[in-house]
Amino acid sequence: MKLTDLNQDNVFNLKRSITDKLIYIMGKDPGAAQPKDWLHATALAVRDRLVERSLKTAQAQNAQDVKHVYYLSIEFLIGRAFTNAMLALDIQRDVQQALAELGVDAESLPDLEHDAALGNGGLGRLAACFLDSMATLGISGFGYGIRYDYGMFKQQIVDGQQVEGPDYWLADGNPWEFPRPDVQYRVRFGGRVEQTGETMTWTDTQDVLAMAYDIIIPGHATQATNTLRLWSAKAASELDLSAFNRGDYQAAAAEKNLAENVTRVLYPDDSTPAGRELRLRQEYFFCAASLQDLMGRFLAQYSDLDRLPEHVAIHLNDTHPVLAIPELMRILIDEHGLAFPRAWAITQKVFSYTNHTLMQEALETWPVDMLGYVLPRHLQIIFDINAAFIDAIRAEFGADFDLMRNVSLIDEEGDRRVRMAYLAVVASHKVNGVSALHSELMQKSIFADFAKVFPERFNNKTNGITPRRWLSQANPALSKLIDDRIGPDWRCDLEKLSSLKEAVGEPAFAEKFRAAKLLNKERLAKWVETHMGITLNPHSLFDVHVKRIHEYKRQLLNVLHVITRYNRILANPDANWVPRTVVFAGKAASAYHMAKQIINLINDVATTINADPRVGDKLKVVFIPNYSVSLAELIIPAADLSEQISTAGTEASGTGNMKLALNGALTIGTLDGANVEMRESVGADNIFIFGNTTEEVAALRARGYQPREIYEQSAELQGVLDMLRDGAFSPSEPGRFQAIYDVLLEWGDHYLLLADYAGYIDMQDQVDTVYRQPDEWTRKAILNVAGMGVFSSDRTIAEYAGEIWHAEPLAL
Ligand code: 26M
Repeated sequence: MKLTDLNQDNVFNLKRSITDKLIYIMGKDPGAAQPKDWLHATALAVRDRLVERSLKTAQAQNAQDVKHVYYLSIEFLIGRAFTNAMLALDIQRDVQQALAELGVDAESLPDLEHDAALGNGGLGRLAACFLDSMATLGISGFGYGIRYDYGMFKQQIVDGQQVEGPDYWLADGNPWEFPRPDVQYRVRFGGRVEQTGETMTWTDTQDVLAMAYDIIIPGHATQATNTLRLWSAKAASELDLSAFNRGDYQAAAAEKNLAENVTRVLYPDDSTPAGRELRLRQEYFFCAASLQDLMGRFLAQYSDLDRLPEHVAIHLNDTHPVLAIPELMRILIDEHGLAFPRAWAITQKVFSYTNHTLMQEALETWPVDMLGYVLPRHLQIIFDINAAFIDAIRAEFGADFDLMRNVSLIDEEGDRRVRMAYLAVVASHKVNGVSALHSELMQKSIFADFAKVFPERFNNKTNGITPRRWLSQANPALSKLIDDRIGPDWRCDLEKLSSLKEAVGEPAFAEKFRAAKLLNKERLAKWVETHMGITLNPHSLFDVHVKRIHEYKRQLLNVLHVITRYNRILANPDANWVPRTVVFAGKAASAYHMAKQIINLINDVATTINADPRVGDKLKVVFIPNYSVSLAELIIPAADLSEQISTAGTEASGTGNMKLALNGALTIGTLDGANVEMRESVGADNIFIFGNTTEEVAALRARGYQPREIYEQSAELQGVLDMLRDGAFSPSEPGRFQAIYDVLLEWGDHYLLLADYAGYIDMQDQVDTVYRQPDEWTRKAILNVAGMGVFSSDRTIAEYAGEIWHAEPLAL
């Protein structure tokens, strides 16, 4: 990869193009244009160059007859596109120059762009990193998802509490999307099934149209691009004119609104299925549109349906798109007249599935009743699949009724429900977890019976992150240092970072490495000062805990450490304290009461400690509101310490852990998810591992874990918890955090915070000890960066392509 010098022709053309967009597309006078207008115009000019690449890519794909990979995901957490597009095209400097010559402040433009926050967290961001890597590797990959009108809710903190607001991300228009009014499909709901002989007819349905919006995903250091196609709901019948003419405007618009509600809003629930019918409709809506689209593309070129698996791979990102399975069966059987066994053989070869969580409460099931009235034909097909599957089980394992009940796609307990994860496993030729530990636990826990029935199906694909966004774009200071040392090729070959190990003993390199970190800390401190009015000391240790707020992720354990440290500072003010800034950010699901309590507690603890003159610089706590991809790009490069402290066995992988380590933060963490493999890669001496292991957690629980015993044996912990309970951080309402105290001491402390408390506090002391030795700390930080090569999503995608999709890269 070459980072080109300024190209005067290019600058000239860009200036012309940007002003043309402003005048002729947007209809604005350059003399009156606002910064937002310049951003929009520049984005359109940059987009032109993506279009050229995308047309070329499509031509090459057709000529080379490549296999298409369809990545179905109900979330794509893209974030901003502007800087990413410029870096991919290698025109950032030319654009900056062009804008400067037009008298526009180029520096400030990127921050005016609204994030595309079409996802909750890890799962959605992984999908975005995967698109980036598929394009970069030249895999023909299409993302299919939903164009939500409202993305992830906007979080405000009012009186220490989370308040949710709408995220109308399309307010200023979206320069990156191509509306495709010529690509619309009918998606059917409800109705009934008529049988004539063997033939099933699904009729009397209520229909919604799905219209495509395309976003070009650029590859880096390649001309190749891919397409993210998002579906938006449109009423099948426009305004009811007779009602309109009667003057009944409400009735006239009612049907239209009802139909278009399907893609109105992203469900803001992470890990707890909302169980709402609208969510089911969203899931089917994007599966049905995507399958019509991909089948149309296939049938335009081929006619032999048995060869579908040679040309098409469909990947299910968790169970949210699992209705694509009965939908493909329905298309093959009802629309193409295939017999069930033949349709099933094709389906199994086409689908693959990734599981992202072991949390029982997050496993999707749908009531049989609801499926029956929303999708009657699909319910029939699911029953047919189940019958065939149970027959096969009986044929192989005999009349083992326990086994049959356990693996049935229908949970017969209580109200009958369809188990979507089981359907995914039965219908896919490959099923993977997202870290070595998670893949192993998956086969021992939720899919234990299936692992016996289909041992060859299960595999691991450890997650990864795109180095383009998470190092090159987010951290220009460190990127430049790395470029100067080893050249720019690490962006598309992250293993190259390992040669940084040779620089580890060099004081001059260490000095520059520290300077880059300081610059990033100053950048964050400036943002916090401007937006929150809180002054941070950039020379303090930045201790960063950013992710969705969830009990299993144990932000509360971090708070227990913060309070412990506060008490120790007050008890021993003259000790040689390492100044610390503890940074939290993350959203709580709107209905998740305990997670919201934890946010409240963090903010109240922050207010108390930050206002205590006895503490001063020794400890500061900030909760940065409205965590997002763009805030992650600001916060992560500034971190010294990365908090990855979930209860062992609960975090499937984590990807924030990778982003932080890649940016030179040291991890304090449990042996959970991908932390286990990160320890391998960066070296056990360069990571702070503490706490009970998965096996120990299981043993503790089996033995009858007694948190109160731990409380009673530790005066220090007792002090901390009693402060919480007695209102030390909520003097205006002393009982505010009683529920948190009760979860730990009365309700069994399900996530074992107290069991890991002592080990965590001790490890935090060790963190201080190492931080007091800057050379030692920097050495470890460099070794972290150098060891992260394997966590590139390019590696992950190469594994998916080779072992699951059997898709070859395009030759351009
Ligand atoms: C389901 C139903 C209704 C509304 C929302 C949901 C839902 C949405 C997102 C459920 C789960 C969702 O995400 C789970 C998730 O993000 N899992 C994370 O996946 C990452 C990528 O593999 C892993 O790194 C994380 O460890 C895992 O928690």
